[in-house]
Amino acid sequence: MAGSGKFITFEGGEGCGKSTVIERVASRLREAGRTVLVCREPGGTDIGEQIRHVLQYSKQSAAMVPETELLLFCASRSQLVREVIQPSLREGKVVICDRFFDSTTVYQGVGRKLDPQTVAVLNKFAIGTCLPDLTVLIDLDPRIGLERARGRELFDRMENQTLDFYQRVRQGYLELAKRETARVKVVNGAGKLDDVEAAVWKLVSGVL
Ligand code: T5A
Repeated sequence: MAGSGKFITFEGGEGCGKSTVIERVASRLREAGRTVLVCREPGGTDIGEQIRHVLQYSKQSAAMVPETELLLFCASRSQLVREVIQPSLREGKVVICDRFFDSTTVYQGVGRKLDPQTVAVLNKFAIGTCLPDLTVLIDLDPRIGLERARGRELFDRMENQTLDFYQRVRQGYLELAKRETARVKVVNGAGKLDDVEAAVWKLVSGVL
């Protein structure tokens, strides 16, 4: 636990429905009288949004090597933790983050096959003691998720990998959930949006 508020993160492959469900859950929490802060990774601060642009949309990003990618995701996160997440938790807010350090564990450690121990050390350096109270993993076949994500106008570099990459990412997440059963809870993302929301709401209510 990272402060007097609650810290909830959402994880999953592209197009699994995180942003849509977060929006719904955040509204329900606000209706219930909670002060909620929603942020996303990479990004969520002025510095982080610039890093996001370099990572995902800049022309130069096509030449980016995996090691640089890892460091940039961690750099964005260090800023977000100290500038936004920890102060908000100290104020007692519910902080919901669309992706957090598990994305690095899985996308860079499993997807890109970088050394998992190095990834873990950098993750720890970036977040310090700021661990989520709950992580919701929305699990979905990447073929469905990519179809959903690619329906959008804005198409980013990370959405342009091979299917094998996204299958490794899905497997990496499921293995992570098995290792961290107390924190990481899996929700089936293939169901109707209302059903996904109901399952997530049950988990979120449980930690509040
Ligand atoms: N990354 C990130 C790393 O490699 N390492 C890291 O450390 C971090 C932090 C981020 C990229 O960076 C990578 C991971 C990513 O590749 P992003 O643009 O933030 O990129 O992309 P995502 O986080 O993947 O977000 P997406 O928008 O692609 O996916 P979401 O948020 O999971 O999906 P959402 O809610 O936008 O839904 C997609 C579409 O599906 C519909 C929605 O209406 C929407 O149109 N939908 C459903 N349709 C039917 N049934 C349902 N149950 C549905 N749920 C949603």
